[in-house]
Amino acid sequence: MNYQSLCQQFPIVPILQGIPQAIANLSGSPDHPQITGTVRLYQTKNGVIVYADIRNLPDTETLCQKKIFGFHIHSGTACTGDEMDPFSAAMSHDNPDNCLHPYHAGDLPPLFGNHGIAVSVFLTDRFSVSEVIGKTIIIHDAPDDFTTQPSGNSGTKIACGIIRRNTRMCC
Ligand SMILES: [Cu+2]
Ligand SMILES: [Zn+2]
Repeated sequence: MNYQSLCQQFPIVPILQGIPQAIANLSGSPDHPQITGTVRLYQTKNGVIVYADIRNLPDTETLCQKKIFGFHIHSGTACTGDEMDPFSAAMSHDNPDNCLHPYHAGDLPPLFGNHGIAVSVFLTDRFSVSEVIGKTIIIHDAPDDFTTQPSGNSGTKIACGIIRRNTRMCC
């Protein structure tokens, strides 16, 4: 690898050592109260780096069925709901451009469970940090099939957090 191509790599380490413009602290539903997690959003000129670190997710011992969790930004602005859907106020996938799933602005790569831990870092230019402040991040208990309308058949909402502008000088 020559010097020029090194320079053209995405500066992921300095970005993650910097200050996220927004943070969502996620909590589990009444059926999954142990889930906690943080999703950090970093605005770059090429899009938003999303850094998710989630703990205490449901796990399985079954071989060939490691857990995969649908992961989206939803357009609702609260993590409240009812017995049927504990996060119904989060509404559906953020979709300001009226696209089909999985082309919603809020459609994100699913999270892979690792004995209850999921860590994911990726780039998306479907929204800016400013456009998603106040909206919600949802984790579902099933994989997103990236086909079924309107939401990829990703099952129950098991964790939710509101995206808030980060006013601190850290974290
Ligand atoms: Cu969702
Ligand atoms: Zn979607």
